[in-house]
Amino acid sequence: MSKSLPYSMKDVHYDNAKFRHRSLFKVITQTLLTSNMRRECVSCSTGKFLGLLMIFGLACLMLTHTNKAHSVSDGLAKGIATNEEHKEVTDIGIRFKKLFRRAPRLPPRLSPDEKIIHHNFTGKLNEPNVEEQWKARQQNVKDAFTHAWSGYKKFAMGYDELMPVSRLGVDGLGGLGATVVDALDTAMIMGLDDVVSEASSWIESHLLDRIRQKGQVNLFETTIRVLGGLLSAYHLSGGDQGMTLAQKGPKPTIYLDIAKNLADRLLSAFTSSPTTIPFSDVVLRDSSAHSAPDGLSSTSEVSTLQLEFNYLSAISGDPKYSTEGMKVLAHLKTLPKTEGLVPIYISPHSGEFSGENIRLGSRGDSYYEYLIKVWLQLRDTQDGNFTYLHDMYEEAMRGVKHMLVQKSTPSELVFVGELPVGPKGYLSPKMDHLVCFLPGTLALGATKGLTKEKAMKDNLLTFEDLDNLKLAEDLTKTCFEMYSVTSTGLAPEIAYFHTKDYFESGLDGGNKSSEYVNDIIIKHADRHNLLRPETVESLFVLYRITQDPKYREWGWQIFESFEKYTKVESGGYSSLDDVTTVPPPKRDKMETFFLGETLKYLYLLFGDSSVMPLDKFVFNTEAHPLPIKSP
Ligand code: DMJ
Repeated sequence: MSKSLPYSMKDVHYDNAKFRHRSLFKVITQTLLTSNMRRECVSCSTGKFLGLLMIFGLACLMLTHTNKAHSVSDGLAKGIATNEEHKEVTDIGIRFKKLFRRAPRLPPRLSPDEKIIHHNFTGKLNEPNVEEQWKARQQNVKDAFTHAWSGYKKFAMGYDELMPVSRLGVDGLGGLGATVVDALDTAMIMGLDDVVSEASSWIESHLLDRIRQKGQVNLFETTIRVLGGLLSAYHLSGGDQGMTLAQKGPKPTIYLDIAKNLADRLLSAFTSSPTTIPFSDVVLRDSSAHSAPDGLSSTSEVSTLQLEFNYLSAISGDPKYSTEGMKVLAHLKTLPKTEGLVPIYISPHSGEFSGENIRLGSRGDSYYEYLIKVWLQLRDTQDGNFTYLHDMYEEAMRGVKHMLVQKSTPSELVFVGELPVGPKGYLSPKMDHLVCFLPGTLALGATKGLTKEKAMKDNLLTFEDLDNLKLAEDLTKTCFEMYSVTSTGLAPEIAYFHTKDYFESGLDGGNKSSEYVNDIIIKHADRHNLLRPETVESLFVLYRITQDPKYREWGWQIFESFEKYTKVESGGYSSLDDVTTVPPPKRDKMETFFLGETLKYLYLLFGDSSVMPLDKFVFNTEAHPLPIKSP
């Protein structure tokens, strides 16, 4: 394994290099050291040398006599300069230095109506015009959701997903109308009554029949999207004295009854397994279950069911769902791990992990997410001691920092690599977009959903929490740069990072003006974008916790790219085949999570922070909010 980088507060204090200028000393030494300059100096004739000397003299003279008015670029530079640079400039040396200073790189050019917020990342948010701007942007997200829904409704109502280019529906998730259920609570939160009414009446009239008739579904996907969506709709429509966000639609008990019927069938994955680890697939119509063809379940899949099953037990009064779900976590606690890190496969037949592949991307990701979220959900209940979940989470995050976190070359982006052949093998500098859930989870785990300001004031943050929060901020930046490094401003499914041990040329994202164009490598097979939510999810959580407006700005840039390149005129948004090409070829699929997660997180990011507060709601991995205080 290549040496991993121990992550601590010490080695992450670097400034935003985008706004850094080079010192005179660096300019001269770096220039002299470049081979071109050296070659030229060697071949320089005496005449050329005298000529250069004259130009030098003239420049000095001009500098000593120029008036003291600031130039435009001085003015721009001022906003980011050090105090020293604000002193009156009288010294020739300093003027000479100014002549050589590289112009600072400025944020992208903005339309006049955007300027007010773009040029001031540290500005106070309570200026009324700033909040107005964000409201307008939030409305744009709402419009995008309406456009996505209208395409789905026109061409694919009742199918799992829309193929927006072909204008057809497709059942990629077993045929439970997954988009309808995944989208419903987003429509409730956005106050889109018409969509709520269309979606909920489809659910009321068709979903139970589908559940009774359909065949094979994946336990995890059905739980997080369909069960999660129903439970959230139950709460948001007033179930158990929950919120009454939805003015339209059926009584909340309708959602609860359907949820119970579905979960009763899903339980067969647990009850037919010889161990506490559930099978991956369920046949809905006869409530049978079986393992995947290779006999294995994904670690993330078996450990990402508990928020939903616990909440269902709480509102139904029947403990069986929670009991089965929590047995999995209790069992995972007993298994051997590497510094809290776990392989991505587990066998329901033996109950043991299978293979040694460790990663926080696909098949590993939400194991780590649910450790902390389930603890947050249960920590105040009287039902038992769940500290073990917090301990497992903290150990795992220490393992991530010690074993997986590295910095790229040359611009030092912090990323999370993989151990494809286990802890004794090499570290692959590969990071799935899926890993971008991690910064949000780290920030949530640090402050438990409170703002950093409040948590600090109340003395609630340990050194480790602060360290995790810093890593969260660094990783959020990396995830954002995975977008801005491409020609389309949209991230690829997978990125590799240039390190001292790994580089491949000719595989950049296409945005040559990105500072990170040499740090991020995008292989041909990884250039697609599925409209995934993880980065905007982390932007939302980081914004809520740090209150730093840059996270909103980044979210807006990403949203604009989605609008520009993924929108399909006739309705819907499409995943893309290649984010490094303009225009990017469309893949013809609108994933359910674009409505369930991506647009919901963007909407919440631009909106009032009192909506769905993170210390009162826990979002399941598909962005369905569940109240933390269970009845
Ligand atoms: C979603 O279904 C969930 O967020 C899951 O945890 C990971 N994959 C997709 C979104 O990318």
